[in-house]
Amino acid sequence: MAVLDILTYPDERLRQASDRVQRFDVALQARIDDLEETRKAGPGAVGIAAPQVGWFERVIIVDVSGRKKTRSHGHLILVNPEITEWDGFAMGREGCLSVPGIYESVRRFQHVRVSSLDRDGNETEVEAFGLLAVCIQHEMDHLDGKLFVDYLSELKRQRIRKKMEKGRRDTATSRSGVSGTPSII
Ligand code: GNR
Ligand code: NI
Repeated sequence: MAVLDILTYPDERLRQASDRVQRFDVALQARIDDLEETRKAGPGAVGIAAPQVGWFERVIIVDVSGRKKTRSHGHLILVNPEITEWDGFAMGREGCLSVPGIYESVRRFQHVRVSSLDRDGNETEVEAFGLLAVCIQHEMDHLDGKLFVDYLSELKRQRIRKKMEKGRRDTATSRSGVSGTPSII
């Protein structure tokens, strides 16, 4: 098990579309375990998608059980997820491990039904509302090379990009090594 490095905006690799998982074997399960360990290491992260760690396959993990007022399914591993039904709108602030320190409101579907496979390749259906639904949509966007900042205005996105690039320069020039992972809310 390992905590993996997270790619951060504006890294172009985050724009890559991920491939469907074809093989359900121990190698897949080991990668899923690493992905989960990486999610847990990002304080408060409610989800993670494989491409965030440079693994370009359609795997996401969501777990909103630590949040109040959520209808929780606990810890969900979704492989090759597809949204089959959706309705309503929900507006809420989102953060992303790949865009640390930025929290902005994004419009999503309030309810989604998702058809996917579990880590053993068995078909699963998830009915999600509220934060869980939002989180699934956020993670599924990563699989298509999309980030929540794409829903913001060009001006806001430019500002965020500049801030991230500056943060990266500062980290690169700092020898103290007190980088730390910012908390996601
Ligand atoms: O930790 C996260 N918080 C969050 C909050 C609102 C909506 C979506 C999310 S997902 C994010 C972790 C992450 O970057 N997943 O890709
Ligand atoms: Ni994200």
